[in-house]
Amino acid sequence: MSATSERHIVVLTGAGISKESGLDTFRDADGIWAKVRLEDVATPEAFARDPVAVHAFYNARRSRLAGGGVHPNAAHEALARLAGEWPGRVLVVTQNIDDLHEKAGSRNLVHMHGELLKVRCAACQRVFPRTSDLGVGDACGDCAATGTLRPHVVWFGEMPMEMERIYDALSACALFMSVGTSGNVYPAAGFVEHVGLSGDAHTVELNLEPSVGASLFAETVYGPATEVVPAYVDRILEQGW
Ligand code: BV8
Repeated sequence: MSATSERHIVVLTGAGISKESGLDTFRDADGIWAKVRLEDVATPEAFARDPVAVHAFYNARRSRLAGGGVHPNAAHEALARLAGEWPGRVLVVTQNIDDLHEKAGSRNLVHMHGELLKVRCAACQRVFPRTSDLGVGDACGDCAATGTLRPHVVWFGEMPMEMERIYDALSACALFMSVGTSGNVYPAAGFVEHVGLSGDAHTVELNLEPSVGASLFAETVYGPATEVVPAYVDRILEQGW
């Protein structure tokens, strides 16, 4: 179908899009959950039980991301180019908490699972940028409470961010692209079915290998994100889908 200004695109991304930038995924053999249990570091209960361990887990990832050695790759850049050249709206909904989509130039972007380079005060809810380590004794820069600062990320059992905006975009899109996600985590893993309910949107999975929800997509393209995403963006800019 041709490119027209009222045909909008939603792109869901997961850890696989940042793998070739040097960041670990979660469920690959060498992934994060192979080294630490999510129940010990990525739930509110874990934080209440052992905040020192949870801070250490996020401090290590934050210092790696903020250290200057991690850069967006051709897949992040292709999605920014798509948004710049496509006549309709392009919304990137990322499950990732890194800042590589922003660094690649994406502006219409939702971090549904939060952002590693921000912290939030559980007392006053203020959100602050943060690149340095966070500790249990740190004081909130706004309300001065201590021990209330946490990573501004969505843990298991917590409501993802901007869900109404996401579902509105899914209902209105003509193309849904899923990039670099295993399809294990909800509600993100259910987005493809939500799109299917709204009529004739096209759905495509671009991943290294079939995800749990692969059969739910009208089209699938497998390979490294830095190869398959730029090629797919070129194709839809030239000839649509
Ligand atoms: C919620 C932030 C409700 C922190 C993360 C049904 C419905 C609703 C909820 C549930 C449900 N069933 C279960 C639940 C609960 C739970 C859930 O889904 N559990 C799973 C484990 C079964 N969901 C939740 O708790 C969510 N909250 O539902 O709230 C609610 C309602 C009312 C009121 C209150 C609450 C919250 C989930 C968010 C948790 N936070 N992260 C952090 O990052 O530390 S999740 C974590 O997993 C990351 O965000 C990650 O992005 C996400 C998904 O993982 P992927 O990105 O897919 O990564 P993965 O490693 O799995 O896969 C990588 C893929 O890339 C692979 O397929 C691989 O092949 C591919 N790949 C690798 N290399 C490349 C590549 N692809 C291309 N190129 C390459 N080079």
